[in-house]
Amino acid sequence: IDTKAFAAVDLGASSGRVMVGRVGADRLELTEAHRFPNRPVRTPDGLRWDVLALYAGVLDGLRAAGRVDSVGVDSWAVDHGLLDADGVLLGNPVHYRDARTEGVAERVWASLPAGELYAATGLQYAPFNTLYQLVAARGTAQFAAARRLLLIPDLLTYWLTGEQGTELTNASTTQLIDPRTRDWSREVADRLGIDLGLFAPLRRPGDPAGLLRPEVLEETGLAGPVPVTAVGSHDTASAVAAVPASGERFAYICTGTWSLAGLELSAPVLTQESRAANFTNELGLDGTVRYLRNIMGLWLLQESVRAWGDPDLGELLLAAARVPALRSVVDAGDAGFLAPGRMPERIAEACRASGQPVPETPAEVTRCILDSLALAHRAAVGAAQRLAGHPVDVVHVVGGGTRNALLCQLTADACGLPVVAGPTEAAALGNVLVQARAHGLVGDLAGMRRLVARTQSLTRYEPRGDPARWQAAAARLAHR
Ligand code: LFR
Repeated sequence: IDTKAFAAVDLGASSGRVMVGRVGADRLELTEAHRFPNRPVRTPDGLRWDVLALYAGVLDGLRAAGRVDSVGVDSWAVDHGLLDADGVLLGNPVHYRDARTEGVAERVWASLPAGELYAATGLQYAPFNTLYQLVAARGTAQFAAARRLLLIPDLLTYWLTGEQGTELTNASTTQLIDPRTRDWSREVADRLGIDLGLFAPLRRPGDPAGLLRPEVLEETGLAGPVPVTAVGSHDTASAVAAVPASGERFAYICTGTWSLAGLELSAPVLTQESRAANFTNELGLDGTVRYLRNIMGLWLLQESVRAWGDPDLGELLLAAARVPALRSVVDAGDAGFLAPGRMPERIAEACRASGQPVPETPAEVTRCILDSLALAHRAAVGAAQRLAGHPVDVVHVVGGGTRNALLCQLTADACGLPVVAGPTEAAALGNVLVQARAHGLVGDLAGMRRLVARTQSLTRYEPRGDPARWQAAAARLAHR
């Protein structure tokens, strides 16, 4: 039977990879062609992405991938490059953890109140939403010269093909999309004086996005024509597409630098209660809504490990498993943890401020982080069900955190629900599956998920212990 190969370019905040997915009737195999670091750079102007190094990594990856039937690109959300009137990139894209958006939201809300903004876009407050970044950029020489804005996956796609577009799932993270119409919100743009002409036309997952340019074929040694296919270019959209769930009664947690915890819905939840709970309505595949909350995620651990000089992670997790549970917890949703640097100290300070024992050793800090993440997972999964009126029986954990057995078990314990962990490379798999579908190989979203469930290795964690302990820990945080 017919098998095709698809290259998935998947860029995360700390590394990028080019994966090759081979797809057939009952086949879905993913191999890594190339992995490269993504190292943000602090220049005198602030924190920047080294997007040329990323593009070079993509080209190396395509060369290593060999013959493929199509290429798709996904990455983290909200960030973008600005192009001048000739289509030339103006400077290095600004990192979403850069401080330029501090205090900007308050300015935006003065002309468009937060409640109205939520009702129009359904997007949770995060200081880095593209909207706030654009308002922060206003008045700079660079922004004055900008004629086009391309989100990171769209920028790389443009360099690969010469064609410009704005992929919808990622566009929904700009805070300029109405999740009901799944189109630009002219009202929001007009009231904030944002020119929607900056954006290239919308395209949807599965749409053609051009052919690799002759120079790219030459550099990668590939024989053309090689089409590029739009995928769920927001990595979280691709990851959710590859959640191996059956039916609708499931929650998901996409784990990595972030934990994105929530539900897949058929319509957005735009109530003020939902806004107060800081849930977002991002767009998913096939008319779905990703109703979820951003939780700081393994960033807390990555930054701590960096501060400790990169000790062995396996040993650290074993030691953390022996530390008594729930001694102290921090609010893993707190935007105070967004910026890089001094993470163990900042966690200790948060424990002290809430009158809890202060974790001292790396094992204690690690335990505090994992307990806190599990607690935040519990809160998000619980609140999402309540706010959306959508009960679940199982929590699917996908992404890098599936390798962390302690985190998966603690999440099951905290939620009081079974956790099914896997696949680890969910974003790359979702990327591959959307390309495969565009090339006639797989069926609808449910069919894609069945294929993932049949072919990928998954681990089940049953909830243990008394969930009331987690309730009590949550209360300690709430009462500070
Ligand atoms: C995860 C992710 C999140 C988004 C954050 C910043 O990689 O895409 O969904 O909120 O990065 O872009």
